[in-house]
Amino acid sequence: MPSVHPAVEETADDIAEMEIRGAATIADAAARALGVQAAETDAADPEAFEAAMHAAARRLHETRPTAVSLPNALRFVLRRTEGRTVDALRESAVEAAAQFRERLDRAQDDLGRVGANRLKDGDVVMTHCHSTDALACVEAAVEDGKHIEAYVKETRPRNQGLITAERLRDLGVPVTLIVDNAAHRYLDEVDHLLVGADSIAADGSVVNKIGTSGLAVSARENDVPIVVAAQTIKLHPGTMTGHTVEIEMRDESEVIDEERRAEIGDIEVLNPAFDVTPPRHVDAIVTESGQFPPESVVWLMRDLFGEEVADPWAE
Ligand code: RI2
Repeated sequence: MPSVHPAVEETADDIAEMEIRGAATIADAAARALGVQAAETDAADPEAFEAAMHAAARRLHETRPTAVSLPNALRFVLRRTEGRTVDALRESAVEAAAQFRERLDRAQDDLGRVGANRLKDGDVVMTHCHSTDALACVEAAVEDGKHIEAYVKETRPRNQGLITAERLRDLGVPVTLIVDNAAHRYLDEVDHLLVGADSIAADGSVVNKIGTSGLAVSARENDVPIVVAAQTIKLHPGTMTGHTVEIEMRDESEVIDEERRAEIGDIEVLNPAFDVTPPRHVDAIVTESGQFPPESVVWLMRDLFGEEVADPWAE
């Protein structure tokens, strides 16, 4: 068995446990881990190097199934890992990992500026979960001197909305925290529903934190535009050839603790982490390359990925 670097094991565990979470952050961590795997390789020959890189990529890939930014990051690094010697392979992989991470940073800044153009001075946004891409839009708007306020949904089961509340407060944005069930009640005070994405399918469907799709229906009902902030690494190339996006089911202990569960007795608990919002409920997908109506992202996908959806780590 090829040896997987301890840094890869640690990163994979952290992703699975959601110590590292959020589609962009997961991609960044995965690229970093592959870079470490390459930099500190003990491979004796190019074949051993490649086998270890593929094993590392498989280990990272198997952690969580839904955010396509993870396999997109792995593909980016592995496709650029070239050379006839271990030294050359190592150098190209380290360089590719660094390049991916720089691009990711830049893409989020660029996306933020596009998203900020949609926000006017005095606007109120509603957020769901914690998305660094969505936050980048608010941050850029605030940098432009706009006053933005936010309704922040706590986002059960893991209450990741609290991270959003904290980040927005750091930006000086007045925050009103609400429980998920209160969203409909306050949507008539909101100018934009602003969410992120874990994967975007070729038909423009948006896979994001569970609760997004119901929230989008409510927002439609209230004529609130639904804006999805998502870098192009969230585009899921496999969906161009008919693959579907797997929805992660997480442990029931995130929903109810074991003691309470035992008290209640024989019930089933389901904990899907994500849901699918159809394109008809999405007004715009904001990326680093501009904003797109959901139905047109397939053209962007073809430009970026071609027909190529192979998983090099599975070869
Ligand atoms: P950024 C998160 O998933 C949320 O669903 C969030 O909207 C999405 O990733 C995108 O996050 P999880 O990892 O890439 O918290 O915009 O389950 O940061």
